Amino acid sequence: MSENAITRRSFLAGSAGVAAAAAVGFTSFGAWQQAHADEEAGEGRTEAVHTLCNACSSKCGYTAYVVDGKLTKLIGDPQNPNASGHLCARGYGYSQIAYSKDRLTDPLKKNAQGVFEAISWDQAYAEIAEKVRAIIEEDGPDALALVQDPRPSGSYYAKRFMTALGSPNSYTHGAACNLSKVSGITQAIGAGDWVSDVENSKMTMFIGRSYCDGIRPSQVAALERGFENGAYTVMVDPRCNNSTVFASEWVPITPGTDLALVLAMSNVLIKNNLYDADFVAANGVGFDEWAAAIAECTPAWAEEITGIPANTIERLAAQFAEAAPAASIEPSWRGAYGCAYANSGETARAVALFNTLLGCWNQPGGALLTSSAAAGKLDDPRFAAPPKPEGTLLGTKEYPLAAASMGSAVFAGEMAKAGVLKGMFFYNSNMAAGYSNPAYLADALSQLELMVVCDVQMSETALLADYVLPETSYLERAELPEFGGGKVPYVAMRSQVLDVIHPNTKSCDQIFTELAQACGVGEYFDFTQEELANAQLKTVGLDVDSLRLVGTVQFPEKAFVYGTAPKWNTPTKKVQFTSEACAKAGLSACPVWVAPQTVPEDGAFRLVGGKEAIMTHTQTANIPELMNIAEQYGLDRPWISAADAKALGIEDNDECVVENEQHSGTSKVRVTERISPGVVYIPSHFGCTVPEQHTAYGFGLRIMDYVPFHIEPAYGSAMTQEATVKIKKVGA
Ligand SMILES: Nc1nc2c(c(=O)[nH]1)N[C@H]1C(S)=C(S)[C@@H](COP(=O)(O)OP(=O)(O)OC[C@H]3O[C@@H](n4cnc5c(=O)[nH]c(N)nc54)[C@H](O)[C@@H]3O)O[C@H]1N2
Ligand SMILES: Nc1nc2c(c(=O)[nH]1)N[C@H]1C(S)=C(S)[C@@H](COP(=O)(O)OP(=O)(O)OC[C@H]3O[C@@H](n4cnc5c(=O)[nH]c(N)nc54)[C@H](O)[C@@H]3O)O[C@H]1N2
Ligand code: SF4
Ligand SMILES: [Mo]
Repeated sequence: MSENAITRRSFLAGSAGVAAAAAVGFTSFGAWQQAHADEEAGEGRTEAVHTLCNACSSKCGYTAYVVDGKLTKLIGDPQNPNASGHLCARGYGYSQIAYSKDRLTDPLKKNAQGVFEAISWDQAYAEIAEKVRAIIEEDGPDALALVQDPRPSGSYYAKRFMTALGSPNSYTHGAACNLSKVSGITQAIGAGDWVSDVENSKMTMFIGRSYCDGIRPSQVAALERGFENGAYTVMVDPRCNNSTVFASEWVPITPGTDLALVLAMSNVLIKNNLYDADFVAANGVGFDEWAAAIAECTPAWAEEITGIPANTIERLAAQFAEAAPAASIEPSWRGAYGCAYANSGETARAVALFNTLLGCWNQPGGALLTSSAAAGKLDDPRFAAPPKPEGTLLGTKEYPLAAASMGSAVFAGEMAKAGVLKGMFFYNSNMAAGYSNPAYLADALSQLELMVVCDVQMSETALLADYVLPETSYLERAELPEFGGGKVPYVAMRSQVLDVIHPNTKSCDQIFTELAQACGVGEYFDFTQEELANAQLKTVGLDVDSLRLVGTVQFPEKAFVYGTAPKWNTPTKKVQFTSEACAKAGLSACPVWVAPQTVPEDGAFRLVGGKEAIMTHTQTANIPELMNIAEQYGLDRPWISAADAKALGIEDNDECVVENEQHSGTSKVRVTERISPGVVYIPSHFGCTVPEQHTAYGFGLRIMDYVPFHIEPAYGSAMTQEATVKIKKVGA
């Protein structure tokens, strides 16, 4: 339990103190700490603990208030750059995971009948270690792999465990999230992301990215401020998403064709000499080749492909030129080109090049290449990295453009099916329900000789495992500090809010340390989580106790400065209009039109997915408080356009069959003007098939059931929207 206990009186003072500390940076919190050292402990104590949300990868910082050991209130921390003083509904709802009646409480082993039985930790460790040793002896450490969702402690401990065993095969969920985006952008500019300065921009275009659905509170606030400041904000989306409340214009587009829009807008800028020629000449390589390659990509050509009128494309390009350099295309995350189509990586590349034409890099209102804070070098030999594995990450050869920090987890799935991978560990990952076709993945992962899943509740992936290891919920554990980036780099930390609720659950640092010991590589884990956290924080002049007091510390001295000349971390040290690596990987050296590979046959609709503001992936649907909202508003319903519905004799809320070669299911549908004809949208959080999740089980359709198993050439993503469906009224 936290020692950061404060009285009700000091809580009020403390909130102001936290805001003040944030405003002037971390140099001030010594004084804040001193003020609180004087507070006497008394009765009626409210404990206030700074921690990080775990309901999505934004990990917003908040203050948890605990009365008599019970969580009573959450308030977003103003000094945390992702929260900026607010949490989203998921942050509140997901805090109830600690008290979920469906929590895993003991280590489980699947017996010969395929039924899970509770076993001791010692037995679990011993048996897993024996199987790990047998796999390494027989096939080498390269036959082992890990899939994890990057979380502060999990990504450190789980990956270190894999490395210590000698395996290079650590994957993230990227193949079903933003692998193509990050990898494509990297080919162009040598960094995987940027921050669009929406609030100061004259114009920002969002391509399949919705701040008000795929929420991060600080981004919602920035969009609102930008819109109120008069920024021209454009939402390119086959769906009129909820960010459209802060949009100047909704531009509906045929799914999978964003590349054609970006190439045509680029073509307009180049042809009419509306681009920043000086910037391009000074920073770019291969521009003439790209200009020639897209010479035929006119607005009229793109109209045919995208369904966007040529004069709209022409106008948007001219508006961009007018607004530049206070303008950019937002980098996006997942929706349109994170992992969706055969052309996702190439779309990402083209978007980065378009921003280069605007000359908007690091300009006020433009696209900012911000940096991240990081821990410095740790001197203590106990923290030295295990020897680098001899092998290379599986998939590097097949998908050479996939960012090595993520890898292609779906290819790992294919390799499990092929018998190349023999043992897999999953941490905070529900791959079997969310990374590609679940039926394919269930079959593939069932081939493994050893499958170990660490989770807080039974998941589709855990159901397939040989061993399931129960973790404490995020509120019952402390984690390593998280170093983050943005306009002002920061470090934040998850502290333990609640006492451990189920005595036989453990935190991931303990689980992987003990697993490593059992597997004979314990020497790489000869430290406590707090010792490591302190060592990391010492390199930036902090320690665990002081960071705990404020939760997040910003580094204003490292803040982004407008006008800084960008450094292009590409092989040529330039913005690459042409990329040798892309050519080598079998793509065009410069991004040209690549069609999505799925063409709807007669009567079929393109399938798109997306986030509902109150749910995260597959992990929140079992929270009753959130599911109640979904049920009340019918948020699980697929969307179909009013025109298509009319043609099919479907009315709002009619029960319909949604089917394709992979799957068939029934659901009520939402008939709306807010989606383009020819497109069906399925919200991505539903259709849970785990009976042990008593709230989520059986509710709604699961979008991945309709997605065939296939992988984007060169980039390695799951092509999660290369799919079509047919829809008809039940009984029709
Ligand atoms: N069907 C579907 N598929 C998707 C998506 C979707 O929305 N729907 N979204 C896509 C995107 S953008 C992404 S980033 C990926 C995300 O993919 P994942 O990172 O795999 O996310 P989830 O599907 O939410 O699964 C997370 C799992 O971690 C468990 N978990 C939660 N908290 C803890 C904890 O504290 N400790 C441990 N050990 N486990 C915990 C949850 O119970 C759940 O089983 O999925 C992609 N695929
Ligand atoms: N509520 C909520 N917020 C989240 C998450 C969550 O699970 N739930 N997860 C977080 C994570 S890990 C991620 S990756 C982000 C994802 O954030 P986003 O990428 O914004 O999320 P999506 O909702 O998948 O996609 C955004 C929009 O893309 C549109 N779209 C689909 N196909 C196409 C297309 O072909 N072209 C165009 N132009 N648009 C298309 C969809 O209609 C949708 O409105 O959200 C983060 N925030
Ligand atoms: S955006 Fe919402 S769910 Fe994600 S970390 Fe922040 S509060 Fe939690
Ligand atoms: Mo994601």
